[in-house]
Amino acid sequence: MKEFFPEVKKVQFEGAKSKNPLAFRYYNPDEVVGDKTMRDHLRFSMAYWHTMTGGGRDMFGSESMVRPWDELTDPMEVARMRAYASFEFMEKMQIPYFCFHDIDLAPEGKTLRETFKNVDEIVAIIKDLMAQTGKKLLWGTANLFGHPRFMHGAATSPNADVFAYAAARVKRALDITKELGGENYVFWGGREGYETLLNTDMKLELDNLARFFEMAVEYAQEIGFTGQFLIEPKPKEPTKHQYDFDTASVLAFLHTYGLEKHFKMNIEANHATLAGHTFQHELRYARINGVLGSVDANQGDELLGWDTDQFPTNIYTTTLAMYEILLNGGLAPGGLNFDAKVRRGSFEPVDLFHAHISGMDAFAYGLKVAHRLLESGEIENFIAERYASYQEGIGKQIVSGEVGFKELTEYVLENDRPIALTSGRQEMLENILNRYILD
Ligand code: XUL
Ligand code: CO
Repeated sequence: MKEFFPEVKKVQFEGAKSKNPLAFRYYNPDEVVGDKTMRDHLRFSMAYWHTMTGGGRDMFGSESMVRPWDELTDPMEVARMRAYASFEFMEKMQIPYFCFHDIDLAPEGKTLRETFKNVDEIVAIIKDLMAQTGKKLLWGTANLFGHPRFMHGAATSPNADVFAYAAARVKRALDITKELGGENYVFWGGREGYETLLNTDMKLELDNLARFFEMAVEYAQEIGFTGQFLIEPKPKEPTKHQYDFDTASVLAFLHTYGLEKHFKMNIEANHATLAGHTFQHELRYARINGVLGSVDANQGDELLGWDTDQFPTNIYTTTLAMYEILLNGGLAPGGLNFDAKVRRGSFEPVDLFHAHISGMDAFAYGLKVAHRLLESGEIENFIAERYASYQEGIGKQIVSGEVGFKELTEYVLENDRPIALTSGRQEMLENILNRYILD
């Protein structure tokens, strides 16, 4: 078979002393950390849209990427080449999973029937390649935001024909995800939100979004798709206000409509920061509510206020992310999907390798640090001690529900003395974290 990336051989683990930029220094797939291999902890995934179809277009300029299919003019021929190239890429990168939107795989046709036909042809190629290589589908999804028909939303469009069209696309994307053994199915509400309330019936839009999710759950049951449904929160971009703002908003929505049993979250780092949260906050919020399903691994830029989708290189952040993921007992059937793109100026194919290596090493390093930190118990013991007053006496009675305002008032009146508070020791804890990261 034609080789698409001849400049790179299979990327191998060479250890921390290696200066080879095309080697892993920390990601050693077979190395056991705690109870699992790194491969099983991290469950890395390639995002088809950024790595295979992303061309580097931005608001100010056209596509800049140099890719092996540049000479081709037939869009279906390009789609076929991308399918083969993606498996070569995953093989060389030792990435076990991938994710895609339906129309990442093949161009949209003039009609829905033609779109289905185009996508089906590439799905058949991908199915063969999966069987040959053992690569697996982490999740599938449908792109319900790119085409102009979705300018006012998909399930939340004011136009019922758009709702119907979106349903048809998700139905087919679910069929495909099931056919390829996908372990999850993601809903990112691309344009499910609004630009101005002056033209928006928010109540009807939210009711319709819930109806859409109900239909998806029903259809999945009908075809026997047992993968996990995931919602990916994002506060804004492309719309000014997205309904799936953050984990807390999505949870409230799911509870309002009685859908909470069927969905978990796909937490994306850059979406968390756009919402004014840290990545760790969103992971923690999802984890303690039992809905941490999967992760879109990337990072934003501190100086830019939009979704820059950069490869995650910040070890401080990956450490705290892996800390939450370990406390969650892992991510399976979710994983770490690199929803990240190389910068427009990193236009050569080899940059795709450098980018994934940097992300995989950053998470592998974070995993090792987080594991050691949890093993030591230094942070968890500090936290347990900080809340020790709830383990006995009046605190225990508060937690068990034995007392109310009257009993608590009596308690205070009887024990009226200055309350002994303890320091939160934030700086000490930050220094402990640095010790684990650096040692
Ligand atoms: C957009 C985004 C999407 C979803 C899948 O910000 O993150 O790529 O992950 O639709
Ligand atoms: Co994403």
